[in-house]
Amino acid sequence: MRTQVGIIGAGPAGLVLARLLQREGIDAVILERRSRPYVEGRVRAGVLEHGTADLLEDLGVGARMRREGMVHRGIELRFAGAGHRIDLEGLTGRTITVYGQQEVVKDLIAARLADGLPLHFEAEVTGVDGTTVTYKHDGVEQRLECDVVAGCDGSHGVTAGALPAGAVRRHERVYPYAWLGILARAPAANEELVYAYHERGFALHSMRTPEIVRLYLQVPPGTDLAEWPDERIWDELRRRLGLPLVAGPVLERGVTPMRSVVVEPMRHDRLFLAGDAAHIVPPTGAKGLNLAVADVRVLAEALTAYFRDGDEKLMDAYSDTCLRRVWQVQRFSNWMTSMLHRHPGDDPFDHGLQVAELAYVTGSTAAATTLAENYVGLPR
Ligand code: FAS
Ligand code: PHB
Repeated sequence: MRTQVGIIGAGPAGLVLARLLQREGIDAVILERRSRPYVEGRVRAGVLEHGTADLLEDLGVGARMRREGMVHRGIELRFAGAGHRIDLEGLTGRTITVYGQQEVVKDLIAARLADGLPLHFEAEVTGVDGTTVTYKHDGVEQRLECDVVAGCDGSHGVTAGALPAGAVRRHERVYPYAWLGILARAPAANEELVYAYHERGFALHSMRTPEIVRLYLQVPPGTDLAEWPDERIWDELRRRLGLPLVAGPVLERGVTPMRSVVVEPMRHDRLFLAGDAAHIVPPTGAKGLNLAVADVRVLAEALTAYFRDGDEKLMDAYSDTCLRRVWQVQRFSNWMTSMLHRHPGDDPFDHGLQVAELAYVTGSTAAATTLAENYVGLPR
């Protein structure tokens, strides 16, 4: 097979990139290791920045999101037994949309297949050599010849490893805690998201619909889910969130490690990394999916200039352009994470600083605006 752009991975990065390129008449082939049900069933992010939601609508894949997604105009920070609302819309004029990542992925996959465009599931890429992609499909090794390769294969992909070792710098920060997350059929206990700082640890109240809640607890890294029966999870969530949560059937549960990763540069020759393949952020800032989308918007503009006019200036600037936003998002995500989590071995002074930070952020319009403008998404 041959194509202009070989896209590895059918997550938000790969699927949005393909949709952006399709709009410019640029051919692409998406190779996805997993099956369609697997990809569409993965429970991950839940918050779309203002710009992400607008882009999905602009790409013609936002109708269900606008129907079923929930526009939120604020979030709440809880600490010292009280809730403090951050008025996102009042402070920035922008909002967020709560709509599960798996729903975004379903909408993008449906649109691509409806347009009859190449998206191959259970096609595992085993190697990238220049612009030749080798993959296995139906047990047969196959090759895709490309003009350009987009590594959208996430944090466990192969493309980051295809960059020459001497040409890459990998920065990593591992946080001393993880998130135990559940998806449950239970009524939301608050209309908006609640981030709670508590002496027993962080907790987050989010949702997918008014009847489906998405809840998280800070736990030690490597926590065994067997130690957390449902009753213990619900009790701990009530204690930390201070909300009258009504328990319900748990539909999905998992423990997600907390880390930050940045791979620099995000490009080598005709291979471009985007999304989690190039960077990981702790989910406290609700940025992972949105940063992936931000990368591919830059990449699509660069590839359009290249294929349309042979102009490589935007391609040459791709990595630096993306990394400016990547580091801003790393800063915000690290700040939110450090402010809201109890750190092993912390002392009363650390605790005092965190409570002071939370009081300042919720008490000062200037400070609350810095949180709000990052949370709804910094301007491009
Ligand atoms: P993705 O990982 O979504 O997609 C990469 C795709 O490439 C996958 O479908 C994978 O199967 C495929 N692939 C990998 N190797 C391949 C190969 N060799 N050949 C072919 N295909 C290959 N972000 C938030 O904002 N909030 C959250 O609450 C949140 N929770 C998360 C929970 C978990 C368990 C994880 C892992 C991530 C979470 N994230 C969260 C981050 C997440 O949403 C990512 O930022 C987002 O999926 C990034 O999208 P992609 O870059 O497309 O990567
Ligand atoms: C979610 O709804 O999954 C979610 C919301 C906010 C976050 C992280 C995850 O910061």
